[in-house]
Amino acid sequence: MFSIQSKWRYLFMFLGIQLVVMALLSREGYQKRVTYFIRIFRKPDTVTLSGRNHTMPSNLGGDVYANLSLLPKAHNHGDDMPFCPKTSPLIGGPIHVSFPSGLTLAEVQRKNPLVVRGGRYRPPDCEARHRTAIIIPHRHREHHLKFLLYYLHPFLQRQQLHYGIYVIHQAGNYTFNRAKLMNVGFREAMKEEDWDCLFFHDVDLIPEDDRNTYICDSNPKHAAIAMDKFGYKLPYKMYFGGVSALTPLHYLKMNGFPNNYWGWGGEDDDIGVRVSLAGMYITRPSLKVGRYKMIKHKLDKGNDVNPKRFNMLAKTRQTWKLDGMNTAEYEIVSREYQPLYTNITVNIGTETGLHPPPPPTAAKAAVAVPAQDPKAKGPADPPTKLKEGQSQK
Ligand code: UD2
Ligand code: MN
Repeated sequence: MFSIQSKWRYLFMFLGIQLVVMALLSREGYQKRVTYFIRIFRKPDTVTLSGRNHTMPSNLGGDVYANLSLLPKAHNHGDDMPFCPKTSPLIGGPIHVSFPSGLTLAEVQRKNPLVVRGGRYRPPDCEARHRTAIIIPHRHREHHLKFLLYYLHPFLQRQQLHYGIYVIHQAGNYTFNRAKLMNVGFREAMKEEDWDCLFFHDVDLIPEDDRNTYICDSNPKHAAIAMDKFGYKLPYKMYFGGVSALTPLHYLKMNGFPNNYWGWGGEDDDIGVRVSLAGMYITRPSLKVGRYKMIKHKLDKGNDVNPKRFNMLAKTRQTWKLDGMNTAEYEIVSREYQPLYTNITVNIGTETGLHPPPPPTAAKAAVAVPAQDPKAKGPADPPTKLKEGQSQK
């Protein structure tokens, strides 16, 4: 008798637990709950890779070079080339990203035989529908640049783009200025080719899904919506850092980027505010597709946090037309057509202007060649007398 009673008790308890589970399933959505229960029993996603830091994405991706072996080995350019299909057949979705030690630029070059001088590429077997320039602000991050080139070249080839990669290298040791380097990149890239889209790209962000197409939208696009460093979520609605894409028209409509954010922070928010002040809005890919891994790093020497950034941000409404592409003053130091990218080294001056009086002991600065392209428009030729920071006052 006793044992039958306890059997019933266990049966009721079991049914009770079932009921609770069913209630949970129907309340939060069946799929979400099932994933939750499965996750309890699964091993964590973290996998130690041969090379370096970082966790693997939960959706293990493929080799970024995999589909490219299908491409013809040489260009087939003639008048009769058909347009590339609207959606590239080479796109494969999630990409496996790791950072193996021992990678060299020579190896990246070997793996990208169709990339020509200056880091340019056109699909060998069809006429690209889009022309995209990648603008990378840079100083002392050669190690990151190598990995970015390793992933970006095949990524863009899989998208059948006509593209070029520009590395905008800040000369000297004065405080870094990411946004001003972007203004330089915009003007210098547009002098070379009629790009229809510009991707402004941190050197340390590696895209993890090639469905995140590097083409422009009808409004400025923020491509790096889901980064590992923010748990693959957008940190806040107006966030515009990392990787963004604008057409030349978008760029000029918002007067480019600010020139006066020296040091870390603030400039990305200023750019986001400019988008809306210029009557546009931010578009984004889905969280699933706009995924990026950031190569881990510390704050660089020469890029201290900008203590003025909050004050400056509060004034963007008053300053955006006075400071930007229309006041970007700089001097090109050199332009080198490397096998995998075009390197533009530029003197962007300091907070006190392009040619501040040299300190008494300073050595003579490197010979600077001013930008003198007849196609160049805007205040750089002839240079305006407006100094950096004046527009803030
Ligand atoms: C965040 C944003 C970045 C920018 C920055 C604030 C992400 C992923 N990115 O980056 O877009 O808004 O905050 O300024 O959240 N760089 C050099 N050499 C230097 C310093 C910077 O090459 O000495 C370049 C490089 O391309 C780098 C970028 O500037 O990726 C941004 O600097 P960061 O990586 O130090 O800043 P981070 O990761 O906090
Ligand atoms: Mn970074």
